[in-house]
Amino acid sequence: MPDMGRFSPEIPHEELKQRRSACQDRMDPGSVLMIYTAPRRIMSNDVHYRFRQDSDFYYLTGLPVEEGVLVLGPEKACVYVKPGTPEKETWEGPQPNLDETAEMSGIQDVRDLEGLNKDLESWINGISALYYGYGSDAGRDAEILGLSQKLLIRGRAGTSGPERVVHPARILHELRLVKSSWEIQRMQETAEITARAHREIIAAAKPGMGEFELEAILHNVFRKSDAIEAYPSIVAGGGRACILHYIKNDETLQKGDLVLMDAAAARGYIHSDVTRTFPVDEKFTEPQKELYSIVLRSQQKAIASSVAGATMDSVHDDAVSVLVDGLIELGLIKESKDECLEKKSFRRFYMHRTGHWIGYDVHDVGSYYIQGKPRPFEPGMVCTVEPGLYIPGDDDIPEAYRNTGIRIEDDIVITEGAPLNLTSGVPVEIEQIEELKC
Ligand SMILES: [Mn+2]
Repeated sequence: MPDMGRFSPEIPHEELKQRRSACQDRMDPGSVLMIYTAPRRIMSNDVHYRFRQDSDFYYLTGLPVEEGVLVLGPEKACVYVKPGTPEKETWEGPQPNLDETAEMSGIQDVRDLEGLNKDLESWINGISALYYGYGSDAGRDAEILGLSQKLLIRGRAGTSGPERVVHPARILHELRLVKSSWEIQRMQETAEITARAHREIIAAAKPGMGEFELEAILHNVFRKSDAIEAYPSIVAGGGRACILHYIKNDETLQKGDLVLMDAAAARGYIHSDVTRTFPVDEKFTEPQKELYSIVLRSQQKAIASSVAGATMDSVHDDAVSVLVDGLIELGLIKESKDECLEKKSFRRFYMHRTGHWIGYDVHDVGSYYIQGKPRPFEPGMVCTVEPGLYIPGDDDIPEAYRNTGIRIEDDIVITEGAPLNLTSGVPVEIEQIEELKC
């Protein structure tokens, strides 16, 4: 008997059905949507990276399979997969067969991928629109567009190509932007794994440890919970915290350093994204406290502003306003607040945006602007709030503040009322952080 339990649904059928029908409701009559699985990527020579499913394919099918295509019409759903062969199963273990694929996805019409080429013509002949993610695979684009053109020029035989080719992002990514309560529950669970890792690391960090040793704790906590890192972790001691994408994590932590750790778990392709900045020693120094408090106030203000009707831009402006007040107070900015905002000279110390969508991708899909205007937040959207300050080592900066990087990042759900902080399990107040280190 095969072990059927290995192919139980990863996403509840109800959830998947709801997603597919929301997508179908938004499709043009007489149209077809095609979503492909992710390609396998080579790490080196004949060794592949771990497989990472395409987020859109996973969102609509819940299938982890490596080769497949979802075909959706306004009233039908069909998925093509490559059932395992004894040879493949010898190397890679059991692969879901067609019945098991139906069982996992809740899609009844499951076909062998071998038949796709033969069927493709009938799927796209004469349709109003083909929703197809062009631009990511040149070979596939040529095949799909070539076939569409062939159908068009064979008009005398009664065929015609799709009237329009539309990127599925137009409907699918808008759907993905608003999370269901099931997704928010999963995001909360992932956030808690992340919180556990951060707490353990803040408590463990000591002068003389390697950044990589802290990273090792992350992996340990994540893997114990069947999670993986959501993105390459940043564990940056001292001035390296000012390198925004520092991922080498190969230096030793010195007494007096702050550590900026931007690291989080993902499980079942559900992501979290958290940054904390904490001292290697038991306590923050006074200058570190001054800078940290500015970022913390900015983040608290930005979280409070993350309500329905606000926008990424308005939240960013609120965060910047608090940062600029603090920088002026410390004498790091010498012009007036208006002048600083006008000339954006705060960018010397804060050069990135304050947030992004998060979900099945860590930088999740969904548009930020609608017809050029910032998009108002709606309940169910989830975004990060992550202001920071990065003080360079330049001569005109008071020595105590030089080469200090601080960022604080949490994952926030927009609700009907107050913002919900999914990652509040990671300490953020100075006293809480210092307490963890005792
Ligand atoms: Mn982020």
